[in-house]
Amino acid sequence: MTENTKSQTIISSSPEKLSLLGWNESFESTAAAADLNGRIARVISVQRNLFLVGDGQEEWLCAPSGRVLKSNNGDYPVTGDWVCANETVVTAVLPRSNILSRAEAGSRYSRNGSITREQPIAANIDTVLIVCGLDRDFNLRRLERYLTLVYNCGLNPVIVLTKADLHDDPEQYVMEVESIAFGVPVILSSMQDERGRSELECYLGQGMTAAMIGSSGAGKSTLANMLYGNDIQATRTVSSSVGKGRHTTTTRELIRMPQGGLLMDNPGIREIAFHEDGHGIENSFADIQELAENCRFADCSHGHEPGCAVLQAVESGELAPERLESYRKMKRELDYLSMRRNKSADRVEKERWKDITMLIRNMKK
Ligand SMILES: Nc1nc2c(ncn2[C@@H]2O[C@H](COP(=O)(O)OP(=O)(O)OP(=O)(O)O)[C@@H](O)[C@H]2O)c(=O)[nH]1
Ligand SMILES: [Mg+2]
Ligand SMILES: [Zn+2]
Repeated sequence: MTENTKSQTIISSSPEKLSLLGWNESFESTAAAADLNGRIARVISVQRNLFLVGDGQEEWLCAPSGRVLKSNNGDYPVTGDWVCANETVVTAVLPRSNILSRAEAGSRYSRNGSITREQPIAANIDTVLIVCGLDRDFNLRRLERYLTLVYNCGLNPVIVLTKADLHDDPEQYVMEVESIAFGVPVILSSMQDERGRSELECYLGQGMTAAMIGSSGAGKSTLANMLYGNDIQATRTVSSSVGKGRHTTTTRELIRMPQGGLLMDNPGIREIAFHEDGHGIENSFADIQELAENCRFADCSHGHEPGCAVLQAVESGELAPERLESYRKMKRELDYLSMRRNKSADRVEKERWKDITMLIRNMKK
């Protein structure tokens, strides 16, 4: 393909209109470098094997092309992706600036040694809003997992505490969350008095994309409606709120907001499972990371070693034991994932047996 036709490909969708969906110069140069053929559009939502794509002017449904279908998992379009499409088919997925993904539910328990399957949630995201209700949903340990997940993907988290109206002094929860989420903005919101609206609007300016994650019932769709100024997303009704484990939202969808940006509503997450180690823990547990610099051993696990600065901080009351416990659990999970990635499952298994044999031998001594 000549330079000329390449640039024509891109012009066939109007860049000004595309910018309404978050298109910018950075995507433009990625697209120019790729060998593309078709019209550029963004995936607005995925419905089974069909993609609703839009270019700022119109929206249409496409099926993936054979090539896209055959390509490996990572190339399969997800909501938020920039793609090349004609009237009926998505022909290519543009390189992503980032992807928010986790392990497929249940897959981390798979015992056959296979790598956990990645479940992409969204692509090309500027901010991830971790939505947590100030009701039974509120859980610092869960928030730590969400933060690690988001940092693992190299993304920017913002914590939104919904249902602030349920408390006389919701600020105390903000302080609690701030004590485990250093430097992360924590925003209180309520559908009753539109608290948090202006703070949240900072993440929804022209061309910006924010994605919401959180448990089912946390109030994500309610928040979307509040920010939109109209009921565009269905929310859980009081009568169905007794039905446990029901997800009100079932599709991942990008909503074009009146503020000029895009907001992605998501179904609730049941299990926050990591699919690989992206060193997110270094950000989500920066306090422990810093303390660990003073541990006697460089590879200290902060469990039993002498001269452990982290354990000392727990003893002196500087660090909550639950937080250390949460860190150690996540660290083990992530270490396991990276080990599995680096070695074949077979080798891992062999070594495990070697360790066990050694252990038994030592015990007999
Ligand atoms: N009191 C109070 N209730 C709220 C608030 N926000 C949401 N709720 C209630 O919480 C319930 C769940 O809200 P949804 O917005 O449907 O929750 P969701 O996170 O979208 O849930 P899924 O779509 O299942 O993931 C509904 O009954 C809402 O009315 C709030 O600010 N205050
Ligand atoms: Mg919802
Ligand atoms: Zn230590």
